Amino acid sequence: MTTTEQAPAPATGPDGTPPPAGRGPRRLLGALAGLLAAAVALGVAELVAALVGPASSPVVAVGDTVITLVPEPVKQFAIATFGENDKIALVAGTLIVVALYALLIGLLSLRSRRLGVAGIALFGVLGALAAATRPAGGLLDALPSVLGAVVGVLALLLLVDPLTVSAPVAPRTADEAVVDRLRGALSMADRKGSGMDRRRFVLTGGVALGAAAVTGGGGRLLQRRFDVSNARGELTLPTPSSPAPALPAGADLAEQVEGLTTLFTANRDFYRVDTAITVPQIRPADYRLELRGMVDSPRSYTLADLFGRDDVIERDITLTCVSNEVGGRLAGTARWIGVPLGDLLRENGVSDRSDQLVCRSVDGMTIGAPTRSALDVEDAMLAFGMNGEPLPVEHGFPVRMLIPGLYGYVSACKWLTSIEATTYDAFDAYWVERDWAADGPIKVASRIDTPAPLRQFPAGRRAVAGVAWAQTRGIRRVEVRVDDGEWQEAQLAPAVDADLWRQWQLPVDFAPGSYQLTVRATAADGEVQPEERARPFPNGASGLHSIRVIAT
Ligand SMILES: Nc1nc2c(c(=O)[nH]1)N[C@H]1C(S)=C(S)[C@@H](COP(=O)(O)O)O[C@H]1N2
Ligand SMILES: [Mo]
Repeated sequence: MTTTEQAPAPATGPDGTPPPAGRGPRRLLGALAGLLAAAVALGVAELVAALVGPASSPVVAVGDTVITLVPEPVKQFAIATFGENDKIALVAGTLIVVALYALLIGLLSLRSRRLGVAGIALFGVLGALAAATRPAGGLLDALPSVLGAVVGVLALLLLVDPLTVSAPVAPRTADEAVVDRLRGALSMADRKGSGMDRRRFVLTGGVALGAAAVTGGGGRLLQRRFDVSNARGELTLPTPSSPAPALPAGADLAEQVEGLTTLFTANRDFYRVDTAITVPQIRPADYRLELRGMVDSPRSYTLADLFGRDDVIERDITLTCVSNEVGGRLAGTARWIGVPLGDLLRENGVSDRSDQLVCRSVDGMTIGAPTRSALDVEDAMLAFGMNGEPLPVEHGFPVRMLIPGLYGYVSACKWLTSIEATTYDAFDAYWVERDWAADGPIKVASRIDTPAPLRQFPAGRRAVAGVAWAQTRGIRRVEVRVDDGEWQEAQLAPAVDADLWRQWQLPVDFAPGSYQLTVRATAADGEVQPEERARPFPNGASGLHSIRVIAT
């Protein structure tokens, strides 16, 4: 039979799409093709990122861009909901969006391959833009996304092809019949009119999956070559010429009171707050700290320059985050080793017209610290040691800034690579651009650590205990109120240093029942912790920590 005008159904639609038979499964496989192509694209991108640098990975770059662009309330919500897992949540979210987009591209490419190709290209362009326009990014950072997209397009075409095999058309000539039969034999196409070559799809899909796993997994493994933890492990910290003052006897009240926060926070337990999805990795040998702007003698320091100074100090300081909610845990205490910041600024002649130091980290973060505080606050330092070790990589290795009495977002720049003496008029740093206060003195705060809220404990005498802080001023008094009773003065741990939090405890006799416990602190200068509640934005939370506890 030959095709005639009375042919029952067109072999392909007007735009070359296959006939409707087998639509459901074809759609499913089409979507799967999109997903697999995206996986291959991301895998290849990870592999290329192993050459260029981990931050050039499109997933990381897009995540970074989301962090930069997302409005503050959303960010606050993310920190409140996911806490320190906020970045894992962000990467997972990015991957979910990519997956949905990829499913759609797969479906679209069944109708039009051009659309499918355009979809993946767009995806590549977004990744490339995100990577190349990061503050610390360059053109080369676009490479992983571009190559990933190119290979992704190829994968998509190869995967969609077996899904759009022309449906059997009655051959017009004997030659065509032979070609057709050969094709059938080669591909074992499902010749029952579905227009699909399932077997070829499964084979291609399997190869794509394998390729995605090998390139992606291999890429992630190879990216470890950027890891500086070995180099960090080989460093020896200098011996401070001015060691930390000796601790008074019984300094750590947590040795007597169970459930109380320890005086020092172990590095692995120290809270972490930053915008970095991949932790910046700086090789000690490559480290440079630039001091520039309004200074008489701009200069650059190597790590050896800093380690080799004869004024290395060791100090105990409690660091606090402005995002800490009342009763929150975004605070920690460590014994830091570093160089006095004021002396270093003075010896390079920082201008008294400078009121802001813009601190830049290797990942492009800018933190604006008041020049006055950097010069005048005792124990402000460029820290490279934390609790007896070089700074952990997540906490700013190899060098960070610390200024007691100021929240971290205006003082504690991690992975610090330059300090520019300038003015507040001339420059808005990262958080200030996002409407956080330019000025960030730490507010007086106190927290109840034990008993834990709503957890039942046996009635009887029991210590209520916690910590309070007002860095640079110190804590004079902590009081606890049970329900609406009188304020009762708590016993304070021995005074160590005004830059540290102060542990406190108050033994309370609990009859069975439930109680509302509230705490308030008074700073050494007499300021009583205000009761007015304020959210962390824009300059730190205030209000009293108050919890319900149950004795049984
Ligand atoms: N480079 C860089 N430094 C940074 C930040 C950041 O996002 N990037 N976050 C700041 C904030 S908001 C705080 S509270 C402290 C937290 O330091 P930690 O993570 O060591 O506890 O680092 C500060 N330094
Ligand atoms: Mo912070």
